[in-house]
Amino acid sequence: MAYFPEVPKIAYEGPKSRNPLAFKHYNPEEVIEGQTMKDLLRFSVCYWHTFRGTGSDPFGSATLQRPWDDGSDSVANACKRVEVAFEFIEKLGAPFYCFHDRDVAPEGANLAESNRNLDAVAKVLKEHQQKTGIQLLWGTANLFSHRRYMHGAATTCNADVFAHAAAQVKKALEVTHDLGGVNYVFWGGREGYHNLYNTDLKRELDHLARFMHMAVDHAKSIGFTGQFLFEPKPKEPTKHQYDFDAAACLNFCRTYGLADKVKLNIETNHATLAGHTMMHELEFSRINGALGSIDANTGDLLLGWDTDQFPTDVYLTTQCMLVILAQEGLAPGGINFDAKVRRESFEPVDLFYAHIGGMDAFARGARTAAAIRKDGALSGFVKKRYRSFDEGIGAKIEAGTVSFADLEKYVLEKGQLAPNESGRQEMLENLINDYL
Ligand code: XLS
Ligand code: NI
Ligand code: NI
Repeated sequence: MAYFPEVPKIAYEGPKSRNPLAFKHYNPEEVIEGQTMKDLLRFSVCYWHTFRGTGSDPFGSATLQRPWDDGSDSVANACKRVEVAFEFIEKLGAPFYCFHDRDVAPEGANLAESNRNLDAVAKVLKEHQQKTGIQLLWGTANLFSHRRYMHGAATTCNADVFAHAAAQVKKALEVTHDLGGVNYVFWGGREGYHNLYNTDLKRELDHLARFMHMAVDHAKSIGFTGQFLFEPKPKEPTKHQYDFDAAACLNFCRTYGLADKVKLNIETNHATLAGHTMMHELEFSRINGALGSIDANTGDLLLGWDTDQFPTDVYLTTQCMLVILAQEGLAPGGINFDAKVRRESFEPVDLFYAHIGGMDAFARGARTAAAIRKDGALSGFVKKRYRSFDEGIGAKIEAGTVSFADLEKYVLEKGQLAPNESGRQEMLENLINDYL
């Protein structure tokens, strides 16, 4: 059964092609810094936006009516959706996908029924993975949609709800493991607060840490060796999310002894909602040895919420790839399109245009970043900029062998300081344009 009869397998046709259903830049076998684009970029399709997105927004109902969907929340409908998903991912040529437990299978009347539903759909997912070779980049649990999670999941004030969330993650981990998932993601859906008048901040943070430790322990007990990822997001749905940004997440992990167990999954639109650039969040994670994976998307400059649009800006992807190449890729993480088509783009073929654009933008970013790195155009400038710390007094400061008193003596003896040099910001911005 073909659900996208008008779409062939998407091929690389090169930059001169004007075929909207072809890659102009993503050439899976092309080698960049010793890795094929396929292995370097590790593209992943997300199940929630791509196969469960409805196009509804706070002002209007669903617009994305899919011909294959019977509108029910049945297991049969969920299993049919798996066929659609794998036809899509296979035609696109993405090697990975990601899901939340409740994207792939319907929530039941109780935990036992929900688990049975998930098992039934996971069986079909596994068959399709085996048939197509498509792999699971990561699994996660939806701990935010159901009304029981109104006060949060791991940070709820209701211990029974905490227990339910734990049971749900236990199951999601087991299914992720069974499907050969290479990562598991925590995104704290409703882990945050709207008002400190009703919130025990200390207890909620302690509980979140306890929850994550229990997840790590359970993973160990079932032999899951995948990487755990914590996804920062500053606001939405709560006013303050505990996983605000990379710095807050790392501080939390260090405080609670999780730093060696968990890395970060950095999302562009979340970075910008936190008032950072994506490049900042990536670089901050990288220098702390915590850059695990990315959720590729983009926000809208004029809208203040998480619009999760597909990334098409090649400055953005070049900046991402400069950081990703600096650590030789993301494996076992990858580039997951946590992005949704606009509610006006309601035809199934729009899903292809969206993903092709995102993959091409990252491929261009990869090529551009590799060229900049090859010439040492930026790294050479940065190295030279800090050269006063390579020898003399600077080297002593870095080595920790001088005190304030020594530095005072140094300045008094020297009298005249070395002059400052230009930071050349505009020249370097022009330099990026030279490579695009
Ligand atoms: C929502 C998050 C979510 C996570 C997975 O804003 O980005 O989609 O990636 O729970
Ligand atoms: Ni995300
Ligand atoms: Ni988002």
